[in-house]
Amino acid sequence: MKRIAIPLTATLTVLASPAIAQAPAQAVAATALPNGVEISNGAATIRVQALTDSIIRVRIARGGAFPEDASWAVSAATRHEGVPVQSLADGFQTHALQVHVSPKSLGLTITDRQGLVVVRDNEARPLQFDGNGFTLRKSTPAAEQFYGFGDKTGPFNRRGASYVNWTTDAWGFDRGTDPIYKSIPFYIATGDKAGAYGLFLDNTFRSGFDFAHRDPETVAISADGGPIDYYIIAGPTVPDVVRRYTDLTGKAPLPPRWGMGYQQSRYSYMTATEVRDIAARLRSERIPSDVIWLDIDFQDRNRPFSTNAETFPDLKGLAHDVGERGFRLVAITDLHVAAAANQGYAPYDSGIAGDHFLKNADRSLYVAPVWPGPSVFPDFTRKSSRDWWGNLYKPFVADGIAGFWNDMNEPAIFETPTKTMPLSTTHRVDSDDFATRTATHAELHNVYGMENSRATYDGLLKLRPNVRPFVMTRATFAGGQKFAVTWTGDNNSTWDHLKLAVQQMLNLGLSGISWSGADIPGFIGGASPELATRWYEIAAFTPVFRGHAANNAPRAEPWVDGPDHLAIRRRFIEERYRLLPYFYEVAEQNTRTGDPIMRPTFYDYPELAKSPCDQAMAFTLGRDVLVAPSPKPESTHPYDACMPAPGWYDYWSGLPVSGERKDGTPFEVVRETPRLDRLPVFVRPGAIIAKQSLIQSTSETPQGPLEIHVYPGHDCSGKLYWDDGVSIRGATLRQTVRCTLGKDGIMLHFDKREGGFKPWWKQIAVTIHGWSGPARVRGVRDVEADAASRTVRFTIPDQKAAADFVLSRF
Ligand code: NBV
Repeated sequence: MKRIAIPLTATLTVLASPAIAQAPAQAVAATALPNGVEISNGAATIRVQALTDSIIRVRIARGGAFPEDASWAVSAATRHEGVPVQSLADGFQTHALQVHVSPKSLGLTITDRQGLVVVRDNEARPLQFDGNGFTLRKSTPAAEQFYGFGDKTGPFNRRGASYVNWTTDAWGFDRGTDPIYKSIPFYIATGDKAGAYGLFLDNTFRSGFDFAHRDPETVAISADGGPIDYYIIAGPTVPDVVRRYTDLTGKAPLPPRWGMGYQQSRYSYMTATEVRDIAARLRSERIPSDVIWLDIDFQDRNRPFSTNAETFPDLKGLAHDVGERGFRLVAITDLHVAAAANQGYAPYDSGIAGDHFLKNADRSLYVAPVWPGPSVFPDFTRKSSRDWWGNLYKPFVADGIAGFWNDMNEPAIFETPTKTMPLSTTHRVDSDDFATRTATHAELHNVYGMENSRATYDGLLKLRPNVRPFVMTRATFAGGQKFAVTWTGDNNSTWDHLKLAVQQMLNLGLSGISWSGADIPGFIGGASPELATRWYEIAAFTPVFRGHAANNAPRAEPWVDGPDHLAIRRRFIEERYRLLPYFYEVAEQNTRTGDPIMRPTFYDYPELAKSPCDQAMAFTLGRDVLVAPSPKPESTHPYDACMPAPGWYDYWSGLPVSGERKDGTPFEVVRETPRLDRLPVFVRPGAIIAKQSLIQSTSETPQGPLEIHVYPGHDCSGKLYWDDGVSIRGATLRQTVRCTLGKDGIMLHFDKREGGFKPWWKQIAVTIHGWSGPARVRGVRDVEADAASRTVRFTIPDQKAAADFVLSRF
């Protein structure tokens, strides 16, 4: 390969042969930048910059003029970060990576410092311009697998498939449907020697990604227009990539704790009386629950920000009454404002007065049919319009509505084959560091839903500055995790959809969207009792835990299939509430690290990818709890569940798992025969898991002590995080608990507690699992050893200071 020397500051021109980027190039000009390099081959210019040692931003301009440097996904401050780099003959190096650019083709090769290829452009055709669009090509070794990419359907590993990013209302979608609701142009490639890398294309136009589909050796990335602006995020591990991707696009804030409870919805609960009845039934059936949702029928003629005065005569009274029973209300507020002039409909009147709606190409008002009939559409790409939208929530917040739901924001439009607005619909961008300009919907379609949820989130924050907003959105873009939780849209009540839902949530988590759920037990069609029960069991371990079903689907509340099914479903919902202290800590960790709440097993245990078990449905909640449903959830045939190493515990019994080890492999394999009332769940040896006594709603204070379950093993530790559950700025509590295994026993160590939050517990009930024989604990009088459950239990006062408890054999 011909190399050019790049002095740190100089610009130099050397001869090169014609470049492949369409216009023939005559010359190469290379400029070393303090954090990268810029090279032009005449036809195009590539600017490669190191934001950090492991995050490389790549921008390519046609000719020499770069388009505006602005982004809906990555803040200006983050985009402009940089680390000093060392020049190489054909590029530069950081502490972690080497970047090589071919001066002829502008093809890029990134290696680690040992020279192992992280990602390499397709050498023959790295870059191609087509009209306003472009295609980039990366090579992919056969072992590479692809994950992330949001809620896309298809196989869990996306290799061999191609996708389009174009947010779409995908009612009744199936495994083959693409595109669907979200557009997250970010993937993670893993499985090759140099480890994982991520690629985020920061381009909002319709884009297409082909993961070794047409050509088994190539990933082809194209877009209809917009900038070539992408980030290579090096690992080497998948967690490294996810953490760095969320450094770029933002971490999800902590939702209110009530949003982590069980939520009951239906399209729609038709009257306030029905909502009260549902609340009463949930309580009388002793189904722990926190939220009831109001879908579009609570409104007057489907008009957002209105209430049907006959069926919901007193929203405030309703919110108050169900609030007394420990429920919050979440209300839908779709973005399509009814085009109802001169009718005293404030969202329309104030929106027109403030000029907040999208326009046709000829500057007339864009009007199109959705639920309310003819509707107009806020221009969420203007900050002033977002502010206006955010303030529409004021009366609902005053009435005590706790959270809000932004549906239909792909945006969905009726009576058109495209299901959305014309590409020529005009936005007037005025936001962030974008130039104030008009732009077409072709550019802004994919971010419209995210900016809708941003307007809602910011509005709620302004109305209640110290209360965590709870917003759920259907459409979103990269970075949408900062504003809202999401769900997988209008799924079907089928076994394959249960499997698909798990895979969608896992891939969403890898794409930064850590808070997702899927309608239990599927929105469309009605589930068999068995499917619904299994769905509840699995969903109890997923981030957003919400029952919801279509208006023409059979009733789907947990009790509808009779007492036997209800008993199982209740048990799993109860377990969700018992596990809340652990869940809450995992959620808080997510706000700082970006580590998903629900993770594919290869996230923390990459070795499981080589296990003899099908991992298509397995996942972990945090690092320590492994949920292992059958990979064929409809099947009653036995299947193998794998743990990465021996010594894991059964979550339900607390007993060490006695599986099988296949010769020479580290895996513990358990043969499971599916039973409807059991979901195999395992705990990592070395986990310390906090639990609480059963409550019926997060607004109830648990009785008795905080429970700490110790599962002895290596790397033995667990964390506590607690606060008041709603405030953004308030006192917190953090504490690490560790255990050390000695010859004769175990030492349990509490680190000094940080933060001044005063928790509800006065005592801590410790259970040590996997113990045999009698035991004593220095300084503790009542120590109970139980041979059958192989536990030792003792209760101690709450521990704020550093303290040790030594457990030894009698
Ligand atoms: O608002 C009604 C529904 C809602 O229940 C569902 O969850 C959304 O995905 N909404 C779609 C509009 C109509 C669906 C047929």
